[in-house]
Formats: sequence, C-alpha cells, structure tokens
Amino acid sequence: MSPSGITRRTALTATALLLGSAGAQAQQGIEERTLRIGTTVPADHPISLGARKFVEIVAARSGGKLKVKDYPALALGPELQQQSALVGGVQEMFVPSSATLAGAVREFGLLDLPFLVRTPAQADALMDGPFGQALLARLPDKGFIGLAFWENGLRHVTNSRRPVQRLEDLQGLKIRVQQNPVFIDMFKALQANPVPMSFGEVYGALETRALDAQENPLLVARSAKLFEVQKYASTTGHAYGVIVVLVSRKFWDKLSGEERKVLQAAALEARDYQRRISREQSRQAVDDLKAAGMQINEVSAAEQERMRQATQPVTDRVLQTYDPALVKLLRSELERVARIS
Ligand code: EAX
Repeated sequence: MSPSGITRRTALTATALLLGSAGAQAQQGIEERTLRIGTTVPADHPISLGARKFVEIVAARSGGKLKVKDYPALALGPELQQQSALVGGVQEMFVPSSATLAGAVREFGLLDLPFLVRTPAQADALMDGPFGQALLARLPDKGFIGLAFWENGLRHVTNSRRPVQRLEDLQGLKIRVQQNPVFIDMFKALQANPVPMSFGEVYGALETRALDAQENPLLVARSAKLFEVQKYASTTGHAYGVIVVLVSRKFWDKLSGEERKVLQAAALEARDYQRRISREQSRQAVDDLKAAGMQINEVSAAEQERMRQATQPVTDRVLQTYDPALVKLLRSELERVARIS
C-alpha cells in the first residue's frame, strides 16, 4: 500500500475512532432515564403513532439509555391536568392540541383563528417558520419546552341532528369545543351553542345526546369511533388543528446538552413521519367513515366564505387585542404562506 494509502487508512481509522469515541462520548453525556409521554387520541391515530415513532428514535439515538413510555388517549389524565403535571415536573412530556396551551400562553389562540390556513403546505410553512418559533419561545416562562409542531389537520363539524350544508345549519347545535376562548367565540358567532370540554368526555356526551356535535379532523372522528354516536360529518374546514410536542421545563433543566439534542432531533424526525402518515390516512378517513355509516357532505366554498365572514368579528377582536408584535409577524407570515398552494 502506498504511503498516501497508509496515511489515508490511518486518517480513516483515526476519524472512525474519533466519531466512534465522539458517539460513545455523546452517549456518555446521556444518563439512564425514564420518560412518560402522553397523547390525547387513541393509539392508532397519527398523533399517537408519531409519539410511538418518537419513542423508537430516542431509544436508538441514546443507545437505549433514554426510555420513553407512551400513554395514548389521555391515559395520564385530561389535557389541562397533563399540562399542569409538566409544569410541576411530575410528567416529562405531553403532545396536546395547541388550543389548550392558550390558557398558558394566550397567543397560541392565534392558531385557532377561523380559516387561518387552507392547505397542509401552508400550515407547515407557517408553523416551521418564524411565527411558530416565536410562539415556542413564549413557552419556557410558563414551564414548557416546545420541541416541534405536528399535525392534527383541518377541523370539520360532526353532529347527530342534520347535515351542515349552510351557515344556518349550525344554529342551535350544542357543540363541544376545545377549552380555548377563540373556539368558544367562533362557534357563538356561528350561532351554535359551544361547550368547552376535555376530549376524553366527548364520546360520552355525544352518546347521551347531552351534546349534538363536535369538531375535529375526520381522522380523530375515525380513531375515537365517533361514527358510533354521530350520523353526519360536514367538511366545514373552519380551522387547522396544530399539535405541540411539549417537555416539562423542570425536567428539561436537568438534562445534559447531549440529552436535549436527542429529544429535539427525535421530535423533528418524528414530525416528518407524523405529518406524512396523517396526510396519507386523512385521504382514507372519508371512505372509512362512510363505510361505518356516517353521511358525509362537502361544504361549498361559498358557504365556507359565509362562515368565515360570520366569524370575522372574532378574528378582528383577537388581532386587535393580542400581542401586537406577534400579530404583526402572523400577518406577514400569512401573506408569505398564502402564495404556497
Ligand atoms: O389533540 O381536543 C381535541 O379536539 C383535539 O383536536 C384532539 O384531542 C387532538
């Protein structure tokens, strides 16, 4: 072997040793830890499948030292209870809808504005850009670290009384909404009767007819078997549901730089997987719900526009009263992403 060949081989060996030792050294910065991660939907829903993927990636990247156990379907308690458990440091991770974070950081309610974005590509561009980052930056002061935004999807109305073809068909519907002032005001503006409630109580409330309706992406309706208690689904598309991967700040502050890097990288890698399967499965959800006996109707663009106009006072009031810097950033970002199909 020529001298340069020897040199090259030595260099490669040295690099391998370095990387190997760096890899081992990196894992040296990782202690044996057990984490619990909660989700709000059943195990077969893409949000919970995303959490499962996160579990696998963290184990692989930490040499098995960081053991994450996932608890789907609000097994660790209602949304606000799990959020409090993260603030208190008694639970390590939770993956809720952004809507319930509005109680901690009011500006997360900006994500729930009616008809904010229309396509997954627009949603990704908004959430992965400066506006999403600005929202995440507000979380540490409230006891959370936000690692990534995952997808819930376009939200549609289901109910047990009638198809929602027109704005007027929403009038008088007792509809469960997420615990968030924007959703409450939105459905009041649509002349419905909004009832804020944890997702864990929704199936029972619909089954007993205490409520007529709820609103969620159709995948949530499929996964939570709402077709058993809801006859109609109508594609209102009135909001885009965002999911936030949260870590307890108290827990995060105990972690080494290496451990933080593992969790952050895993949340982003799992995000791309989660969004992909969410979109793949969403295409199938309509057929599945029809096969399960639901009557699904498309809400026309004209009627969606009437719904948007009916909720415009809610949007105006939020944009006039929420943090002006964030509102300004949101407006410029919405102009940017509107050019994305
Ligand atoms: O987090 O509460 C809701 O309607 C959410 O969309 C659902 O639980 C996914």
